[in-house]
Amino acid sequence: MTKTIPINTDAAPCLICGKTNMASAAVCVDCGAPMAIAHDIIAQKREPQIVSIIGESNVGKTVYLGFLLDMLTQRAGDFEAIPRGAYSVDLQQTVISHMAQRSFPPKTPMEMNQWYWAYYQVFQKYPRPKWVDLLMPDMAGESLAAEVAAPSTFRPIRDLLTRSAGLMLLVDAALAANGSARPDFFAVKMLSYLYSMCGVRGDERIDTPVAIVLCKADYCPECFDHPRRFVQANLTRLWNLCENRLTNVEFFACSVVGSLAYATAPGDDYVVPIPMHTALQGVLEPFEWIVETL
Ligand SMILES: Nc1nc2c(ncn2[C@@H]2O[C@H](COP(=O)(O)OP(=O)(O)OP(=O)(O)O)[C@@H](O)[C@H]2O)c(=O)[nH]1
Ligand SMILES: [Mg+2]
Ligand SMILES: [Zn+2]
Repeated sequence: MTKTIPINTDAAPCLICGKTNMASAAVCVDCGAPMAIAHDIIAQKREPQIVSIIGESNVGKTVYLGFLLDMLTQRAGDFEAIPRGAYSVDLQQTVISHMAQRSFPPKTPMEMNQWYWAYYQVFQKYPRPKWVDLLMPDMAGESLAAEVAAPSTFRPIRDLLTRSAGLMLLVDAALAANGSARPDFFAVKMLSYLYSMCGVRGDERIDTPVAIVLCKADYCPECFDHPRRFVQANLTRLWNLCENRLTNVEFFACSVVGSLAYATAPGDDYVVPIPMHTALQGVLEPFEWIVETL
């Protein structure tokens, strides 16, 4: 996974697709990833590990990652995190400022050059002190779905996922608890895609650590007690695939809101959820597990 990047002041290779870009380029000409990351990596002289947060659109990836990064920079648990580059702070700022105004952040656009990228140096005190450099992009669920449906249409996503040192697969627990098979099917498609992209053969398994995170667990608090049992009962297809194809998998539940209200504007025929207050539960645990396994 670790690879040294040649130091060259005239040009820099894109971390995601490898394309050599002009030193002045703001985003990669090929994939749209911010070149500031490549320059920071060159300055750092070591390549970060990628942790990808994946899941369907509207599952809660942006909200989750925003709060996680905010907790890390506020020294939650045994962690301390230092953002590399101001662009790394944008995601947590967007999420926190929206939630302070009692609204959820907007949907992530499909275009890669509009995603938030978080590049952090993370220090974990226990069980043994260690520093890890992590790159965590906030991908759009729709881009992921498009790539899974037609592999290699979004090459950068394929590059990101196959190069990831750890994955967090977010699943909508509220939908699953209501009897919808949709989250189960999406998660199975996502893992099957990864399985074929990682080039594993026959009955080999994927070694990359995968944290299955049950999101919106405030709707079904029983997930917090037994996330594993919840998956086994409500997401059976996913459970079976995890058992057969992953060597390193763990199950978690998470929620970011304490109470919700519902509102609509005059003339609108839709209702939007309003987060009345933030109450973080289970946000740090999946991350802690991933960092321990890296
Ligand atoms: N009840 C509850 N709702 C949540 C929670 N987290 C997210 N949501 C809801 O889920 C919606 C989508 O959250 P996002 O983080 O934008 O979802 P996303 O996965 O980034 O979606 P894309 O950007 O389209 O891929 C929010 O607007 C909220 O309505 C949670 O912890 N509890
Ligand atoms: Mg999003
Ligand atoms: Zn690129």
